[in-house]
Amino acid sequence: MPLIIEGIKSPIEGVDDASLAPVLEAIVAAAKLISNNVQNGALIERLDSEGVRNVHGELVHTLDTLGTNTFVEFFKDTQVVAGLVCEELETETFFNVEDISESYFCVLDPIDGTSNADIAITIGSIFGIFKGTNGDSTLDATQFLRPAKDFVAAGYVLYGSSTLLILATPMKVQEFTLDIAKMEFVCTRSSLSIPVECPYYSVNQGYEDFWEDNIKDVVHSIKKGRSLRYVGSLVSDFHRDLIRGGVYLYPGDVNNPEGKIRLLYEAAVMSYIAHYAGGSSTNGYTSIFDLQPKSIHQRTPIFVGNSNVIEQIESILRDNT
Ligand code: AHM
Ligand code: MG
Repeated sequence: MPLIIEGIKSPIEGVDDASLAPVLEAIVAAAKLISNNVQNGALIERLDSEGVRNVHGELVHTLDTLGTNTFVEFFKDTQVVAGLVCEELETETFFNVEDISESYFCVLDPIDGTSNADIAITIGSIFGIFKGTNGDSTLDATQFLRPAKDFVAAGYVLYGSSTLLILATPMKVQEFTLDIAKMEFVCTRSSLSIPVECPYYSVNQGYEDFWEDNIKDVVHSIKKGRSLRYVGSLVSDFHRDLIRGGVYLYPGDVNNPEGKIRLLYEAAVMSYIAHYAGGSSTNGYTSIFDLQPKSIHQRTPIFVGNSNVIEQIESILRDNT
């Protein structure tokens, strides 16, 4: 039975469990509020005067704080979200629910790409949803330390020239566009699959001097016949690859062997969407869809998008070891 979600005009397919509805409704409500804030751009986005830094040592922007607080408040109100891991919060946050094993655990990057926020370039919110493990009522990190394949749904909201919600379930990947007049999401692409053609690759080529030789080989090989596109907001770069065909790469380098992208609330979500859109992902050697996280803020090298190119990347890295 398709789920009817308040704030989304069209039904959601691929989720059997109606108890997921309040979680999706919380995400939709938060997305609408954040979308308004993002539209206000520099009127709202000023760096905190004291230059507050998050758990990763990065500067916290006004929008990061607003985004985090918005999601926390909406999740708290659902009565079914028992826990949250958020890029901006050092430890797990837990909420009161009646039955932990019947509840949900969310992972979240509330505002991804905030360094682009004060120059009016597309940013996003990234989320993944786990169902509580049946019979396990512990409230600790183990509820979140699960591979992407365990998500019951995952997606992102893209705040660009329009606001889009991409929602992946094991049945399909759907795109919804926010109708600003009605403040309601409307289905605009009912079943997304990554095109077979792969015209684009996205990587920060500025780091080339710091890449190991095997990564230089990968990029040298896959760039042939393709255009480089790099916004520097994962949601934007991934979204282009999802719709137009492409691969997104954020490898490790000599200074940061694990790269920059966080496994749980960035890489795992993109790998889940790619998987159900007919694409794939790897950390170079293992599919990120199956990768078991060891800690909540863990980073991982990521290559995600067109399956043939991901296979090509894995094969180059295998041959180099
Ligand atoms: P953030 O979560 O702190 O915003 O960082 C993640 C962002 C991604 O959106 C983007 O792909 C990447 O950082 C860009 O990093 P770089 O500037 O090193 O290329
Ligand atoms: Mg991010």
